[in-house]
Amino acid sequence: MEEELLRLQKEAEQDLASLTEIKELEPFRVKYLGRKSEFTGLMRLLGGVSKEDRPRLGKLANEIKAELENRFSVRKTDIENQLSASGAESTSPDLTLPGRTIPFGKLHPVTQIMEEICSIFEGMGFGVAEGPDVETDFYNFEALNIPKHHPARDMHDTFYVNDSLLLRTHTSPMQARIMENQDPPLRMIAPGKVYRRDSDITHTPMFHQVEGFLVDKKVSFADLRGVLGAFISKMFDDDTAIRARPSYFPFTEPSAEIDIGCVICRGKGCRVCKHTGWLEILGAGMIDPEVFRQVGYDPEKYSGFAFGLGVERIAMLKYGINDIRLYYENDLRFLSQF
Ligand code: 2NL
Repeated sequence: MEEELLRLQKEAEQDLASLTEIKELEPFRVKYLGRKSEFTGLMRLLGGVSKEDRPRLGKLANEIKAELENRFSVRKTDIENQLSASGAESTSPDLTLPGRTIPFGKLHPVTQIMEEICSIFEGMGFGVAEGPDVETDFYNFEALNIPKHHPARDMHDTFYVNDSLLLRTHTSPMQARIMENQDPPLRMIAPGKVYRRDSDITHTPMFHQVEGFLVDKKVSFADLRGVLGAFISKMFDDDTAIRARPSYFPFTEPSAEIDIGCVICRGKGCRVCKHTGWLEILGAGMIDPEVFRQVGYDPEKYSGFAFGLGVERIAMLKYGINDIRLYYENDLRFLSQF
């Protein structure tokens, strides 16, 4: 038994000295120190050894095993250190490789167009103001000459939070707030999200608007035409045709819908312009005297124009997008094209 133990010790030590690679370590451990090793087998045999010899042999076996475990762990550390110092390990980084390129994100097409619209108006001296998405009934409707029971207040169009709070259906409540707090001359635009209970290929329940207004003494419809004409020639081509059609909004009188010559067929007639040669791009008009009264302006002293446009619609016309829902499906194949 003693001889066996010493033979095994010698053999293990020789083997240990010849270890050079990480992949040899585990087989060595299994062979000499594992649960099924020859060594463990010998330890089991101790049970059959005579009572006098058992303590001495047991002690020897434990000492040999502890010594071997110790040497093995020193050897293991040596091998590991050597490998990482020499760089031979395949996991060490190759510093000569080119860096990985990180793909850039970009602004959503609606955000891009919104920023473009804002900067065109800022270039004409308009200030930019943003207001809350959750509005009071007063600012969203009452102050803008939309009294109770007006068709525009129909439950089917508006998301109500409670009796007096709602999700704004346009951004003009912000303009009413501004007029209430500042005296003319004023020119401001209000960009932002608006909400309406509507959903199909040309409507989403949330969309973006930019509304603007200008108030001063002696502002005329010609000023409206001049400012919006300048905006359209910057937003689309310089020679884009424009026309105004009579329309109705509760907050403006007179009101007009502004069309541009179809950017797809250049006025010849196509599916996008429904063969009219014209595309409606914004609504506008002279601010109704009743709105001035609501915000405390004297309608005898001041006049002004206001307009509103849908950002998604402008982006659809500019880029030839035919389904508004594409903006909000977050499909990168769509979004990365802008
Ligand atoms: C449309 C029509 C419009 C306004 C919005 C407005 C009105 C006042 C003050 C400030 Cl009184 N802003 N907004 C005026 C006329 C028309 O929008 O079809 N928008 C997509």
